[in-house]
Amino acid sequence: MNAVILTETLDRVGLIRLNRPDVLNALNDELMNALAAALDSFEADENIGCVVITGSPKAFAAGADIAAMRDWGYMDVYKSNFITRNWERLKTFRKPVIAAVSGLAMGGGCELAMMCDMVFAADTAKFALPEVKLAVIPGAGGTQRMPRAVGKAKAMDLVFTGRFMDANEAERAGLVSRIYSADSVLDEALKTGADIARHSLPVLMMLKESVNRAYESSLNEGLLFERRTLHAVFALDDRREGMTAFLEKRKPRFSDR
Ligand code: CO8
Repeated sequence: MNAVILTETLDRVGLIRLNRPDVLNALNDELMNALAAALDSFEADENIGCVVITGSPKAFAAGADIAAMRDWGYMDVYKSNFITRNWERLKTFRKPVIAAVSGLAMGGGCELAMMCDMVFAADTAKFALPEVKLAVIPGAGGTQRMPRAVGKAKAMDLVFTGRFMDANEAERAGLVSRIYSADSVLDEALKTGADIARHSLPVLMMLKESVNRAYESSLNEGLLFERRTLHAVFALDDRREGMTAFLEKRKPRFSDR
C-alpha cells in the first residue's frame, strides 16, 4: 500500500505531499495522523526553517473522507473527539508553513490550506466549502477562518451555496497570497520557503506568533504582544548579528539563537 503522506527535506525546507490519489486526497484519520507525525518531525528538526504542504495537480484535497464518515453517529464523533483529537496539529506548528494548492481544495482540504500561514495557488486551484450539500457544516475551522480571510459576505456566499471560488477570486479576496501556473506553483513555494528558511528561526517563530495574535485578541492586546515580543528580540544573538551584518555590508550568519 502507498504511503498516504510523502515527505522530503530540501535543504532547510520540509516538503509534505498528501498522497491518496484514488480519492483526490480525501482526508481520513490515517492521513491526518501521518501529517501530524511529519509535522512533529519537522518541528523537532533544528535544520528545518519552513514547511511546504502540497497535494497533486488535480487536488490539494477534496475534503474529509465521506465514506469514512457516513455511518458515524453523534456519540462516535463526540466520544472520540473527531477533528480535535488529531486533525489540528498544524494549528500548533510553530514554523512557517506554505500551502501550494493545485486543483481542488474543498471542505476539509480548504480548511487545511487555511490552517497554513500562506496559500500559493496554481491558476487551476478551486476552493470551496461544499459541506452544505451533504447536510453537514465545515468542522475544521471553515466557518471561522474563511470570514477572517475573505470577509463575512463572501464567506456566507461560499458556505450557503457550496460554490467554487477560483484562484483569481481567492487572491482578490485575501485567501491566497500568490498565483502561479500549475507547473510552477510548487517550485515557487519551495523557492520562497528556502528564502524564508534563511532567516533566523526564532525570529520567524516570533513573527508567526505575533501575526496570529491579530486573529486571536483585541487590537490593544495584539499590539502589547507585538511590543513585548519586539523587546524579547533584543535578547537574541541573531538580532545583533543581523544589525551588525547590515552595518558591515555583509550577509548575516544566523545561529538560530
Ligand atoms: N471523500 C471520499 N471520497 C472522495 C471525496 C471525499 N471527500 N472526494 C472525492 N472522492 C472520491 C470519489 O468518490 C471517487 O472515488 P471512486 O473513483 O471510487 O468513485 C474519486 O474520489 C474521484 O472522484 P470523482 O469521480 O467524483 O471525481 P470528479 O472529478 O468527477 O469530481 C469532485 C471531483 C467535484 C471533487 C467530487 O469528487 C466531489 O464533489 N467530492 C466531494 C467533495 C466534498 O463534498 N467535500 C467535502 C467533504 S465534507 C468535509 O470536508 C467537512 C466535513 C467536516 C469535517 C472537516 C474535517 C477537516
